[in-house]
Amino acid sequence: MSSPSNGGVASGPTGGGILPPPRPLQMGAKGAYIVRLLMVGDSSCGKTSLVLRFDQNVFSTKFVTTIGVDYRDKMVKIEGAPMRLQLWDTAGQERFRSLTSNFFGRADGFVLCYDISNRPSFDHVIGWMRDIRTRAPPDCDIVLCGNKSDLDGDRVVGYDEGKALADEYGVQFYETSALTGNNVEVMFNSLATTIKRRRIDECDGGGGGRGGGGPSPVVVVVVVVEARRRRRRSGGRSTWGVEEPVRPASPVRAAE
Ligand SMILES: Nc1nc2c(ncn2[C@@H]2O[C@H](COP(=O)(O)OP(=O)(O)O)[C@@H](O)[C@H]2O)c(=O)[nH]1
Ligand SMILES: [Mg+2]
Repeated sequence: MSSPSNGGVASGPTGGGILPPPRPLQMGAKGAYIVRLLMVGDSSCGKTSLVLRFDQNVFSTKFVTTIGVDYRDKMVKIEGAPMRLQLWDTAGQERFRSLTSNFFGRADGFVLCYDISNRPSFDHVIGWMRDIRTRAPPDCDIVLCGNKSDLDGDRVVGYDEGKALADEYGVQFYETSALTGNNVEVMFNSLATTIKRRRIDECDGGGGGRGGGGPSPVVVVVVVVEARRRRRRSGGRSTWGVEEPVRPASPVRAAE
């Protein structure tokens, strides 16, 4: 399993390069952060079933074609932060492709699914990833999900193959089963955690100090202490820039 802090689009699917800083997540009216997650992947690989398992802990063997885009809301608390996950369950068929990809631009995260017992669904991951790259915001995060892990006897895509592809793209990887529930909650929570860390924690001042603005409070303390010491030594006279010019430490070094 991959680390929950991989760079998502930032480090992989967009192909690297200099990216804009992540946008802070929107806060909804009820005091919860809004996270838009899109389920994408070929038809019948289990996207709707994964959403139903995660949201209601149920599973049905019926295959009900998703028309266009379905929507569900799920409240979760991730590391103390209330988050409203908006699960957009898209139709995988080619005829809905242009419709569903219109939703990509506003996504915060993607669950890109394939079926471990269906080779073409895995082969098509490349095309789905290309769509995400070209249409989704660069700070969104992605998890690659090999579903139907309960069908191990019919498996045609190995765990290592899925993991290797995810690593190549720099995204998280899970094998799940909507039927047994295996890894379903773990996968959604892991994606939400990655998004929370990048889009709430990093935007909450964590990145501000690194941006190279004014001196941090630590620098101010260092300078004041040094100035007082010098004034004492010189009998009250300021020695700044006279005998031994003292340069305040750079913000980055002083903060370390
Ligand atoms: N064995 C097994 N069948 C699954 C699993 N997930 C979905 N299915 C079945 O696969 C078919 C397609 O599922 P669905 O969720 O509608 O796929 P979607 O088109 O990607 O939304 C349905 O018959 C489901 O019951 C799973 O984890 N294991
Ligand atoms: Mg569906």
